[in-house]
Amino acid sequence: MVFRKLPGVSASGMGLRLSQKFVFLLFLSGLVTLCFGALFFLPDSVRLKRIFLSKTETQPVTVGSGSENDAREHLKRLKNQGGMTPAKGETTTSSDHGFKGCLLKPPLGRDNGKPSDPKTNERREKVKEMMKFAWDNYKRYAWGKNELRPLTRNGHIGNMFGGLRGASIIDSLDTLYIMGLMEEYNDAKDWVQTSLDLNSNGEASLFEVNIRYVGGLLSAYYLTGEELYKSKVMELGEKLLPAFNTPTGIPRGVINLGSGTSWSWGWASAGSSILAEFGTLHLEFVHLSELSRNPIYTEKVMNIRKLLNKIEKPHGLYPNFLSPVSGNWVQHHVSIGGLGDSFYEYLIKSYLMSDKTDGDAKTMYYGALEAIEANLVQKSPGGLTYMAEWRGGILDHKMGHLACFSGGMIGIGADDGAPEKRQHYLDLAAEITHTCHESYTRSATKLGPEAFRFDGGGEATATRLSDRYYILRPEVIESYMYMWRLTHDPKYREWGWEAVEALEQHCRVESGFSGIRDVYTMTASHDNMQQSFFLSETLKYLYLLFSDDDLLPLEDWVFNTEAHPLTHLLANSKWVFLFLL
Ligand code: DMJ
Repeated sequence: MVFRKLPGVSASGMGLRLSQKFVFLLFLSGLVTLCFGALFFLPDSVRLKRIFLSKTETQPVTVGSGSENDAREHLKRLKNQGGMTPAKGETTTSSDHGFKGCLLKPPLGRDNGKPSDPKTNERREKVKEMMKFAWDNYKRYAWGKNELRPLTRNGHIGNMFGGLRGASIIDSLDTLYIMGLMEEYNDAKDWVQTSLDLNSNGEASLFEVNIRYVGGLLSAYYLTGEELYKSKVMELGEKLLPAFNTPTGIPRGVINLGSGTSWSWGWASAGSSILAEFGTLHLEFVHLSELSRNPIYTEKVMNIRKLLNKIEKPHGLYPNFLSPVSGNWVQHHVSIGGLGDSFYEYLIKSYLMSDKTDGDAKTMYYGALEAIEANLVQKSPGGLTYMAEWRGGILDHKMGHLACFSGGMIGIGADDGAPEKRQHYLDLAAEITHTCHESYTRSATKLGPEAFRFDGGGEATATRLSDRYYILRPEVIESYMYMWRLTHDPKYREWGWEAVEALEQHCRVESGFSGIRDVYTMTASHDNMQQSFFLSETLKYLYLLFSDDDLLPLEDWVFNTEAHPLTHLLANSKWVFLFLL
């Protein structure tokens, strides 16, 4: 090698520089080796170790029904199909959006989450039987339609999905798969292959299409690695983008999937968009960017996030209606139930899904929770904790069934709150879940009403006739599931079982499951509708409640608001930075 003399540098000076460089490099490589070596002595739970050492070095894992593959293989397979960036610990080239998939454990656990306790297993089998019954009847009487009408034995199409069909099929894919109902799952998959037509031309709810179709297809893809789901979800994702073409980028509620024109719901005041709708896109849209390697989806939801972060909030609260034109609040109605609910859910889940790197989501979530506690959380004279609604400063002492998801939400966020608040959040989650359970036990059917009140003499009971119905909703059971995973208090499984018995007694009819019009009377009046979220959420959460925690472990998965599991993602750049420090 010839060293050319640099101007103004003597040969001995250059030699000194070179040896200094050499010593420095030697020191650096020694440091790097030391760092790597030290990783081996860290406990397996330490994140740095999981990231930098390969999966097999930390803990061997399996994927699927007793298969020999491990979680790393699972993600590798997805990656080879161009689906996801690889598991933690794999050498990668940097991706343009900076995320890595990070599955730590096999999705279906070591034995598909089968509990060792025979009584719990029997209960789990019962839930599986309910799913099969609901599915078989849908297949027999409503195949390809959106939902089953179990009394009239026909299909329901409705007007939420813009001409898209098969909502119950898309919503059921992951539930069938995790329950090991493979024949049924294969029928569902074949239908997606041959009959899911995305070239529809009707008016769709952006929110409903996103949580059910986009969420359902994404989770089917992550669980099975079937390319079919990926291509369908990519095609559908693109069709949703025109809804964001508004002066503020806040999407309108309704979109024509064919023409791309969008407009606001007629019932929403002054052409406003709804918090729970435009605030419930984040998880799916970040995944759409991940899969397509197109940042546009993430940009759209980050724009929503930024606007909400910046805008002035009354008492720190987020009202339910916002103008997509001016970007201002339209009315000061705040609710953790309908119209607001899943916006809060998606803040904490965005933070968890980002492997706890999405700092804005975290700050906004705990800020919102503080405001909710200061303004909405109430204690009834009988000692029940509940979330009231807020109308321009005046409290409405009513809690909707929808708001009962908040027990689980506050529970999963407890651990990342300020250290002095953690126990408090877990207690609050348990209290809310208890109140929601009370709303079930205080009815004749042991199923909860659509909304219950804490004024007019009653506690946790519906006072209006119009609030007495139960449409197979999941939120109360969803909170039981999370609280079970977080505390392992057996009462949550008992409460879940009470719900199973009530569903069997009052909602099971000859050809499926139906909602009921009045939870306070034993002579059932059925509403003739088997909602698709019954298969996607209610039965899935019950099944998980009676399974071991390693079935869809919470370290790896977040459930979207329709209970479709999505994998956590890792912002790798941050960790590389930490490592270099
Ligand atoms: C589901 O579609 C979702 O859970 C949504 O967030 C709220 N409503 C239904 C179930 O009640």
